[in-house]
Amino acid sequence: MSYNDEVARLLFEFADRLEATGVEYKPTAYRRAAENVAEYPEPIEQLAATGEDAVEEIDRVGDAIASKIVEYVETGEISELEDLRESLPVDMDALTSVEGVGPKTVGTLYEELGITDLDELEAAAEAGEIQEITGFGAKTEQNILDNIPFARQSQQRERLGDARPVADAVTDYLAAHDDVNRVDVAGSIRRWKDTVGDIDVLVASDESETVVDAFTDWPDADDVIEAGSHKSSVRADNVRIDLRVVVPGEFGAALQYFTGSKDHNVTLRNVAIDQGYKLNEYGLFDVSEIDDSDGDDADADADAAGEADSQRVGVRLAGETETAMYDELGLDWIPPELREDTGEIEAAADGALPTLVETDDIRGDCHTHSEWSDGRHSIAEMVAAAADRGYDYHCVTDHASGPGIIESIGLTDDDLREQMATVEEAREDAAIDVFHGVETNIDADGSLSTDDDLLAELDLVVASPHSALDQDTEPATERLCRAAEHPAVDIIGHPTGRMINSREGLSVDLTALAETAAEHGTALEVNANPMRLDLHGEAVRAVVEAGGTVAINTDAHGPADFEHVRYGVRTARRGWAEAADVLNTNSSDELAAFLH
Ligand code: DGT
Ligand code: CA
Ligand code: CA
Ligand code: ZN
Repeated sequence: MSYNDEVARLLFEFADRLEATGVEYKPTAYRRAAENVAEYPEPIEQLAATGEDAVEEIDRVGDAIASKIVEYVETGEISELEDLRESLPVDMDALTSVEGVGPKTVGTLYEELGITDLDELEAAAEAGEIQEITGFGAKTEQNILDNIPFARQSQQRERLGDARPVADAVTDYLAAHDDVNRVDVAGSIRRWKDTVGDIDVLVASDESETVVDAFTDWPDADDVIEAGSHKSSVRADNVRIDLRVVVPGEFGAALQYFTGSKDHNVTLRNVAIDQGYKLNEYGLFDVSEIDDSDGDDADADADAAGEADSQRVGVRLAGETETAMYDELGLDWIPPELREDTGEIEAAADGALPTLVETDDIRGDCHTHSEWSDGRHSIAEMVAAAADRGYDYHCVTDHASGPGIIESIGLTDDDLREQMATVEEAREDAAIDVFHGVETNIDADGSLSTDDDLLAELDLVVASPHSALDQDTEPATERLCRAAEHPAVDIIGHPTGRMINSREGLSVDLTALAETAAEHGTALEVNANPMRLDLHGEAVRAVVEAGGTVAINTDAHGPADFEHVRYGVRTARRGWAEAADVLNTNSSDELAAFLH
C-alpha cells in the first residue's frame, strides 16, 4: 500500500468513528480530504517533512487534518484516532460491510448491546435484541440477519481492482531480480475474476531460496505468513500473496496448473488421460508405455522431492511453456479469462475459440461525468484527456436528477439544455468527436427521469438504475427491459447496480434482458469501475449469445478513471466478447450510426 493510501485509510477510519459517536458534517470533510490524499500524485511524507503548511496545499485539507497527517508521519500514530478506537473498540470494517449498517448504527449497537464484531451482531439479531432498540424494528433486524452471510464472504475476498495493482507491483519487483527467469501471476487473478481469495505468483528460477528471500524482503510486504524453500506467503495491503518457485523447464506446466480454475483443470486432465497422457503441475507426460501407471491422482501439494519425482513419469511431452502444454493435447492455447470449464476446452479442440476483445480495441468511452454533476473536471478537460489517451471520441453523460441521485448533483432538463452550449464550445476546441448525452435514471417501474423530447435531442442516452436496488427478479427484469425498449435509450448503465463486496444489486433474469436489449438495439454496459464490474462476465456471455452488444465504459469522474478500462475489457473477455460485440470498438461514424 502506498503511504498516501495508508494515510487516506486512517482518515476514512477517523471519519467513520466520528460519525459513530454522532458527530455531524466533520466526517464528510475527513472523507473528502482522504480522497484527495489518496489521489495526491506525490508521496505525502515529503510534504509532511516540509511542515503542516505544505500538507495544507492538498485540496480540502485544512489545519486540523494537516496536523494529524504530520503527527502520523512523525510518530506513527494519530492520538485522537487512538482515543476513538479505545472508546469504541469495534471492528468497524466488518460491521459496516453489512448492507444497511453504517458507522452511526455501529455506534448505537455498541452503546446499546456492546456489539463489536459480525458474530456478536448475528447472535444479537437472532436473539431478537436489535428490534428492541429505539429506532430499529423487526424489519431492520431481519435485513441485518439476511445480509450477514454476504458481508462475511466479502470480508474474505478482495476486489480485483484492489488486488491487481498489488499483483502488478510484486511481479514488477520480482522481474527485476537477477535470479528470476520468468514471473507471472496465476490463479483467479490471472483469470481476472471480479474478486480473488489471494494473489498467486509463479516464478521460474534455479535459485529458489534466493528468490524466496527477495520475496519476503519485499518492502511493500506488511508481514510474512510463511516461508519455505520453494514457497512463501506474505500479506501486503490486506491481501495474501502466495509465491511458488519452480524450475524453468516446468514453468509452463505449473502456470497452467495453478491458473485453474479447478473445474477447467479437471476436464483438461481427462482430455490428457483419454490420450494416454498424464497431466500435472510438473508437465505433460506420455505414460502409454508404462505398465504400472500409479500416477492416476496428482496431489496438488506434492512438495517433497520424492513425491514430486514420482509425478515425473514416462516421456515428457511439454512443461516449459503453457502453449506447448495445450498444443500437445491438441488444443489451441486458451486465454485464462475463459478457463472456467464452460465450453472453452471443446472450443479449443475445434479451433473455435473466440478472438477476444483487447484494451487497444477500445476507441472511446460512452459513459463519463464532468463537474456539471459529480465529476471533478470540466468537460473540456475530460475531452482533452480522452484525446491524450488516443481515443477517437468522448461522450459526456452527466447525471440527470431523479431517484437515487442527490439533488445538488443531478441535472434537470433545463440544466441539460444549458449544457449543450458548453459541449458545443468543447467540440470546437476538441481534436476528437464529442457526443452529448446524459445518464438518466431508471425508476422502479422502468420509467425515465428525463423528458422524452429532450432524450431524443441528445446524441446518446445511458439509462441506469440508481434506486430501489433490492427489487425481486420479476419487477427488476421488467424494469430494465422496459428501459431497454425505450426508443431513445442506447445503453443500460451498470444494469444490476451491484457494488462488489458491499451491495448485491438487482437479481435480474439476464437472459431475458439480453434478448430484449438485442432485439431493440440497446447496448448493455460493462461498467469498468472496479467497485462495480457490472455486468459481470457470465452476464456478458448471455449478451453475446443473444447476439447483442455490450459497451465497456469507465463511468470516469476524472481522467485517472480512464485507466479502469482494462478491468472492463477483462470482464467482457470472461464473457467471451469479441471486438465486434463491443459498441465502443467502433469508429465515430459507426457509433453515430448505432445511436440513431
Ligand atoms: P481464489 O484464490 O479463491 O480466488 O481462487 P483460485 O482459483 O486462485 O484458487 P487457489 O488460490 O486456491 O488455487 C490456485 C489454482 O491452483 C486453482 O485455480 C487451481 C489450482 N488448484 C489448487 N488446488 C487444486 C486441486 O486440488 N486440484 C486441482 N485440479 N487444481 C487445484
Ligand atoms: Ca488464488
Ligand atoms: Ca493460492
Ligand atoms: Zn450511474
